[in-house]
Amino acid sequence: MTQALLVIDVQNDFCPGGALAVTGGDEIVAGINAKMVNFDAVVLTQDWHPAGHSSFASTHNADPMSMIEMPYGPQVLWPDHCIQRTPGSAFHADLQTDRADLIIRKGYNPAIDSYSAFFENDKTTPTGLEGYLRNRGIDRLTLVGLATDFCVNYSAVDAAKLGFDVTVDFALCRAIDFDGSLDAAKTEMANAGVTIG
Ligand code: VGL
Ligand code: ZN
Repeated sequence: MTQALLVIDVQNDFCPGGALAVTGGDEIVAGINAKMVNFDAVVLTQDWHPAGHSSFASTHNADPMSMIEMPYGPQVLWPDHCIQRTPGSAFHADLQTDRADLIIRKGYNPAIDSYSAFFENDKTTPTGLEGYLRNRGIDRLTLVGLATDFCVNYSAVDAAKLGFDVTVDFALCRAIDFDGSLDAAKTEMANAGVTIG
């Protein structure tokens, strides 16, 4: 099988000190770098929001971590994070980005959030990653990164639904774990046929 490592959102804003810090988010960087050598391809994703993005609580004068109903369904409102070209949107300084074949940005449409590396949160607008992977003959994916219960989960479930053989390496992921989101994500991944490695 031809295998890709999909490294989800290892960016400063998801690491300690960042705007949407995930506990221990920086602890996984060395392990991810070490793992890259075992794969035919390495793909990085980068959460990449314009200022005033519709997923930001500040845009709606709402409290961070409250919920809103969007045309495509319920949406968590986040603190402002990963704003294009800010230090928070940069990859963690120690992440080995030279090894990346592809960097895919997501969440740049002001009106739609995009947790998954494959589809925006409307679940229909593709990012193009599926075509890239198929064109390269990649059929097996291992996912690592941030956050387990949001962007890793959505990416893993979509990849499995698209027919890829998907493993999530939990040791190289960290979770936001907000309001039961980690347990829910584990169930969703298991139901989709994702292997927890
Ligand atoms: C993420 C919330 C908002 C993630 C991105 O990378 O899991 N979570 N934007
Ligand atoms: Zn985001």
